[in-house]
Amino acid sequence: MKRILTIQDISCVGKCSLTVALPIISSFGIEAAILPTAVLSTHTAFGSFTFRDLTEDVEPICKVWKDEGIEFDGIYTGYLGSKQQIDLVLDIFRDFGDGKLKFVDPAMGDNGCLYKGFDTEFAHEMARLCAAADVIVPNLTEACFMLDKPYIASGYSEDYVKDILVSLTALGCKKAVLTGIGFTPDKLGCYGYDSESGEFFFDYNEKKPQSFHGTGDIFASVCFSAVMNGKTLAEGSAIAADFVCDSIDATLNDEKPIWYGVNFEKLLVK
Ligand code: PXL
Repeated sequence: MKRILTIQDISCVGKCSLTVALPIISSFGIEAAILPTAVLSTHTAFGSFTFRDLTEDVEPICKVWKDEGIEFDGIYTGYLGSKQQIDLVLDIFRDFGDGKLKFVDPAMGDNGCLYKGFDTEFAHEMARLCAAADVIVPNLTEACFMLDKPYIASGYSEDYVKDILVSLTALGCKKAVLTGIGFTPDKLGCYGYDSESGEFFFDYNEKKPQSFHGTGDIFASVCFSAVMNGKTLAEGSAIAADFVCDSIDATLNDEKPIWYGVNFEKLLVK
């Protein structure tokens, strides 16, 4: 059985980061070890939230793992809170990630804006982490902030997307998938690039009437798990995009839909 390590925060309520990654990765038959980087009452889109930083626990935890000879088959990172945490994750890549899949979701913004608490400097630090990864899955906002390129909300060309993908892999990672890409108002998908083969791929679905928080985390968790289980990145991206769409449908069909996340749990019921 495979064991992976996922590094991101725990937002106690909010259906994102670890509360999404854990059940999804487990549902793929993969053991999910976690390194929580912070504990929040709720994710940062709520009106107020508590934030307990766990940065100082990271090194002692990793030391125990080293002493115990614990190894991981892959490492997947999501939302991180500071430059210091990015440096620590780079150490973890060095100590535990050699020859293993290193998958980075640089979760830090959407719709042309960074989430509360992040600035351009942080986006550049995140680009350093992406450089050390094998696969990265930013949305267009995150990619533009990391590359200092203009964010275009809609009506962009395929060349614009391909240029961003090539620039992302030029940072140092081998493969990149851009999420939330649409060339027409009724479709939305993910556009990927493998810098080793030089191949691009694009997969899309009908655009949903509403967008929801946490869907990037769901996409990354499913895509990472599928790739860990032997799917290609193009296959994993398509599986993840379908999973996100079905989760949104499950939310919109709910009698009392919540605003802060999607009902992905409905898809895990056997
Ligand atoms: O979904 C990404 C995410 C993860 N963790 C925290 C967040 C967000 C997005 O806002 O606030 C704490």
